[in-house]
Amino acid sequence: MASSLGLGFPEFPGLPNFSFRGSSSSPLLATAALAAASALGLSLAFSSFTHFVHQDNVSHIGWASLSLANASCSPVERKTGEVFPEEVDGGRRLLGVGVRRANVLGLKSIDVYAFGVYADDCDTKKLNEKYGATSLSELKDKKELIADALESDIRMTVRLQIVYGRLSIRSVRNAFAKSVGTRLQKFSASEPSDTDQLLQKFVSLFKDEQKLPKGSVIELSREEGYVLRTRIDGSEVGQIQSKLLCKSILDLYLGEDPLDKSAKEEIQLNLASRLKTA
Ligand code: DAO
Ligand code: DAO
Repeated sequence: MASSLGLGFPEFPGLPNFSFRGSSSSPLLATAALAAASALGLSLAFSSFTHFVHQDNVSHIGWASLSLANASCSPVERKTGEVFPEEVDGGRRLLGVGVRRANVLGLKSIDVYAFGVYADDCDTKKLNEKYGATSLSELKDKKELIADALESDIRMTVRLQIVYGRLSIRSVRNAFAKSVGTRLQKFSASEPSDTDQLLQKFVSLFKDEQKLPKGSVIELSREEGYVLRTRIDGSEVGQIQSKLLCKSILDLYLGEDPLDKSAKEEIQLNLASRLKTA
């Protein structure tokens, strides 16, 4: 069966940015895979776009992990080793993964969480009408595609998997006020006081006693009608209906100044290739 992620040959014209877990780490395998790909005349131009690999038997890296023929393999974010489900929330498939880093006291940079961005397959088809005739190479860099994804009523989920062991709710609130606050401001034509209110509404969902140990999973999802739904370890903590808030949160991962640039490129390429194969 062909790739369900749009990563596989022949739909995906590139190669994952390989890295392997544990003893499977082998530059030799990667080299072999690259050689195999170039022997087949595949373009390597996109090789940096895909940085999730599949937790699977690496012995068939040449084909199986590219084509995802084996349904049991799970995508892995290669910098943190975090494993992500291929699909969440019934029909939302993974578009890309990345890492959120943060500076501590301006000194060292830490990995705070790994994330995966998912979009509903049926909903992304809404973009087909507009982009059906546009080539993949044009779509993968087209700003308008991302702008449409941010604006449209497409069900999406961002899954955050905490990897930093000492995250306090206070630092989450501070980081959030900065990262999401500036975006609310940027996308809003209204007064700062209105966006402050929205930010407060969201932040008030997080109780002081909430713990976020390493391994916690936060799901931020845009539901039908621009409802932002937040879950922590599977339990819902709240829903807020706001197109602006949904857009500002998704913009962290897909927008012009993304938290992880290569993740954004991967997400866009996979979104584009999904439109081509729909
Ligand atoms: O220990 O003070 C510290 C550094 C923590 C940095 C926190 C950045 C928070 C990023 C947002 C996390 C959202 C779940
Ligand atoms: O990485 O800057 C960032 C912001 C990420 C969004 C974080 C949302 C956190 C919501 C969960 C808090 C639970 C107490």
